[in-house]
Amino acid sequence: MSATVYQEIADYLVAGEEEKREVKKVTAELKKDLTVEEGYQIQEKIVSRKLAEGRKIVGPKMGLTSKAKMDQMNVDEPIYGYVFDYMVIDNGGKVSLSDLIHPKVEAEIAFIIDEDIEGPGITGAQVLAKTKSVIPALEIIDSRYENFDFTLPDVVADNASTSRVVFGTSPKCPSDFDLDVVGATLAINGEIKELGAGAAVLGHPANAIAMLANMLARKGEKIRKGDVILSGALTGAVLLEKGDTVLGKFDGLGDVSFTVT
Ligand code: OOG
Ligand code: MG
Repeated sequence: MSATVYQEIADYLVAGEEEKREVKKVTAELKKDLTVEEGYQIQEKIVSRKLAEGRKIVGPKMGLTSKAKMDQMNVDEPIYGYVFDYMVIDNGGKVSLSDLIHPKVEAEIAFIIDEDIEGPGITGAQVLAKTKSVIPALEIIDSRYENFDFTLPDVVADNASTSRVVFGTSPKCPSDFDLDVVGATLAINGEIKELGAGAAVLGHPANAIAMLANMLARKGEKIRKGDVILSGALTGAVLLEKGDTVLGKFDGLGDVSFTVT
């Protein structure tokens, strides 16, 4: 595929995001044999377009790092995407359904990075040594594809369904916790919908960040000091409805919440 075709597909996906409407997955018609590698080429065009429009990267993110998510989305490999500044909602804030297509929420642990991390060969322990703090997060994913139905290359091209994120407000030192046994519950309107522990994410959420560093290294890229990185949902994702109050409680890390308007 040529750079022009990557750009056309990137623009097709951004149009879906900006016009808040579903689009057909890329592998349905546009490019039936899309590869994961080509998916990342398309994603890079989306990232460049947003940067050119003045958006800023908050950090890369990992997705599909837990069995719960891989089973739910019917894919078998972790992926990465990028979170931008315009996607961040204040803790306790509002997410408006009219801004989005068919959003779902998932609970995650985020890492605030203290020093550049450059793969290959990075381990979870090395990630922890270069992590300034950890915070709980609720990611709001909003696949641009009809019914969240996609293949792995499709979801990579669509910037890993990234749409909004709410971060917790009190960062904690990672060495004060065993993040693998940190439990989390995701409740909507007071009813627990999903629950899990850090270990759901590749045995330990730091392993997801290490995998990210190693994946970025294939492109000559690295994790950067100051990046705020989602390690991937430790629970399945739950569809949001108007009026919902969403609360994520993370043992020792604190609470994150928002309401849907
Ligand atoms: C892809 C995004 C996955 C996660 O945390 O697993 C993701 C999707 O499920 O639509 O962000
Ligand atoms: Mg996620």
